[in-house]
Amino acid sequence: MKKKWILSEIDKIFSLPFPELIYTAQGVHRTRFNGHEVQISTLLSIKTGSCPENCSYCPQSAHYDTGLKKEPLSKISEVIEAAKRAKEAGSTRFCMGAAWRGPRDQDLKIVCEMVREVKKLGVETCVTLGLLKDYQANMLKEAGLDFYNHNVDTSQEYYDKIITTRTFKDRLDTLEHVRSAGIKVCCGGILGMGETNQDRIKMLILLANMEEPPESVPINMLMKIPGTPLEHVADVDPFDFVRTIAIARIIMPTSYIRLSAGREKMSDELQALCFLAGANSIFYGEKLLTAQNPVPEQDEFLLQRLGLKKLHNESSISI
Ligand code: SAM
Ligand code: DTB
Ligand code: SF4
Repeated sequence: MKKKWILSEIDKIFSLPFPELIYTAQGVHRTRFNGHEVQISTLLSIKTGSCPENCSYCPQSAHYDTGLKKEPLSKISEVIEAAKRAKEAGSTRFCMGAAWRGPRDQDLKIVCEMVREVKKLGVETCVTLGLLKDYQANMLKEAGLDFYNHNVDTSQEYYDKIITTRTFKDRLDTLEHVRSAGIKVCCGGILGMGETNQDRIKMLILLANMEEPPESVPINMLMKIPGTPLEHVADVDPFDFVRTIAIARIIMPTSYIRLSAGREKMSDELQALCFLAGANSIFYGEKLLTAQNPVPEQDEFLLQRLGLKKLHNESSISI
């Protein structure tokens, strides 16, 4: 039977002396993955801003004035061009994001067309479109979608301090539809929104205890966007950030743990610690959806200095 993780157990691991925690995470990491390979995904915003949701961290919410340039749904030809460039730069997954509460069927048909075209290029596809109904998840599956990104963002307890226009349960329902449609799940959260370490651990336990944990777990560090309610929130302690990554690695041994938004403000040394703690995926390319990511040259230099290689064919080593 699948192991169910409990809070007291993870609390103890989280509080281990730092070297012990990293040693444990490394041990787990190496049973399933090569310790020197990093999976590379590239993001593209295909519909930008004017989102009706009130996620307190988000530059794209219509509730806050963040000075963002809004854009309607992109043309398919533009998306294909961006996917080609991403592939040439070494990306194995192309992720398309839309600032919607959820897609309307007429828009979803266009996104399905984008998925079909991007897949033809031989890269994995991922989309993040907000809440999905069950038949919409099936439409995406039929189009050949590999991954759907939908984050729980934080613990169930802290969730309504951050978003009130949709519930934690709404999110879980969408994840359920994605899983039932046979699409791989990409689901994680954000650290640095004023939550505690307990919230971070609870969020990870929820993911790890799913019948099938997400194949991909993005851990974002909050990017403090001027104009959003979280603009002035206190920084997350960098060692707590690394500890959280280590816990994700230990309790989700087969998942790709993605060091996601926020790398632009991280030192190379902090990123290296995250890789040591078991992170094995990044977003690559100078833009995330609307915010800055390190420029490719900087990432190339970092990977090179650390002796890390871009993963070409995604696979985990079986033990
Ligand atoms: N609208 C869709 C949704 O909410 O599912 C898709 C796009 S949304 C931008 C995807 C994820 O990006 C969010 O769930 C959140 O975890 C992350 N994100 C958004 N703004 C962020 C920020 N300022 N800092 C860090 N992560 C952020
Ligand atoms: C995720 O967890 N992080 C990515 C992706 N999933 C879609 C998005 C980060 C967005 C950061 C803010 C922006 O670029 O607008
Ligand atoms: Fe909209 Fe997604 Fe941003 Fe929330 S995170 S405001 S749903 S784009």
